[in-house]
Amino acid sequence: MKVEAITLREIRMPLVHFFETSFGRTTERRILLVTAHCEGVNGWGECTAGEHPFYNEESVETAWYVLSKYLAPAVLGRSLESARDAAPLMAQVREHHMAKAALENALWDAEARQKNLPLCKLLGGTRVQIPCGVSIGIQETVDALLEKIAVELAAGYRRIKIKVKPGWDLEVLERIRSRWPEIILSCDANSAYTLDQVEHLRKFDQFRLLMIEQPLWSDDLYFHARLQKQLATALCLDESIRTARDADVALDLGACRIINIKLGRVGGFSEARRVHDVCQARSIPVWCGGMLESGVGRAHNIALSTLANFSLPGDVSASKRYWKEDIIEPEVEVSHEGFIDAEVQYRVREDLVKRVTVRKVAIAA
Ligand code: OSB
Ligand code: MG
Repeated sequence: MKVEAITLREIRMPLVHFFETSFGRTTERRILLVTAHCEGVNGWGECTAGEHPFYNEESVETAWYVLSKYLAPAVLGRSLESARDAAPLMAQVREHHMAKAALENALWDAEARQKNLPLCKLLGGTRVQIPCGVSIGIQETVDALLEKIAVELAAGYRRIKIKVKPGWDLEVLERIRSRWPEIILSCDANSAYTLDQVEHLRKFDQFRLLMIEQPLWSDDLYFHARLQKQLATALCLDESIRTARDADVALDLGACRIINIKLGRVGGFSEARRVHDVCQARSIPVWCGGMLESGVGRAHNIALSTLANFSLPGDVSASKRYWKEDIIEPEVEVSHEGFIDAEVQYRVREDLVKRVTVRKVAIAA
C-alpha cells in the first residue's frame, strides 16, 4: 500500500447542544480530518484534538502543524505492508498522539478498503453489536440535567455518565439517584479534584456508581492508586493512560479497576489494541471513550469497540446527539435497546465535508 498523498482539512460544525466539562464549554467543533490517498483508495481519519489544549496538551493547531511538517512527510512515498507499519515511521516525533492517530487511522481505513474488509474485521473485532452509554455535560441547572437524562434513558442508552466538578457533584448525584435508584450511573471529573478532597470523594460511594473517571491530575497514576485504596467505587482512568505501558503500570499500582480507551489519546488503532490486550490479560474491562467526534471518528470508535474486552457501554452514541447532519452515511444510530449495529458500513459524505471545510492542504510525496 503506497502512500501517494495526504490531505488535511479543517471542518467546523456547531454542536446541537453545548458540551461542558470541568475544563470548559464547547459550542462549535473545529475538527481536523486526514485523508490518505493510497493506490486508488482513500482512507479517512479524524484528529480528536480539541479547539484548545485543555483536555490534553494538543489542539487543532498543534496537530495541523505536526501532521503537515513531520508526520505526513514521514509516511509519504512509503510502501507499507500494513497500517501497522506507520507508527514506527512517526515515532521520532514524541507524544502528539492525537495527530499521529489521525494519520494512522486513515491508513487503517485505507487498508480495510483496499482489502475489501470491514475495518472491525481487519482489527480482529468479534462483537456484532456495541452497548452504548451517553456522556452528559454540565448543564445550567440540575433540572435541565435531569430532563436530559430522562430523554437518554427513554432512547434506550444503557449507562448514564455525568460530568462533575467541585460545586456540581454530590447534590447533583443525589437528585439523580433519588429519581432513578437503579440505573447504571457513572461520573467523570476530568481531573477536577486533588488528594486534599479525599473525604469529599469518599462521599461519592453512597451513590453506587459504576465508576468515577479521572478524578485527579491528568498525568497521575500514583495518587490515583492512593485514592483507589480509600474508595469502594471503582476508579476509571482516561487522561492518564496514554500507552499500553501506562495501563500496565496503572494496574500494577492499583490506580484503577476500569480503563477508558480513546483512539486519539493513545495514538491510534495499534496502541489502542495493545491497551485492550493488556487489560484483557489482567481481566480489567475497558470501554471506548468519545471526544465529540464527527462520523469519521465515530465509525472508528465503533470498529474499535468490536474487540472482545470492550464489555462496558462506551461513550459512543448516535450522530444526532451531536450534529444536525453528520458527515457520514448512514448516520450512526442506536437501537431502542441501546446498541449500535457494528456491521453497518459507513461512507464519508464528501459533498458535505466540502461545505464545512475552512482550510485544506494536499501534501504529495
Ligand atoms: O473526558 O470523556 C471525556 C468530551 C470531550 C473531552 C473529554 C471527554 C468528553 C466526553 C464526551 O465525555 C464523550 C462524547 O460524547 O463524545
Ligand atoms: Mg473522560
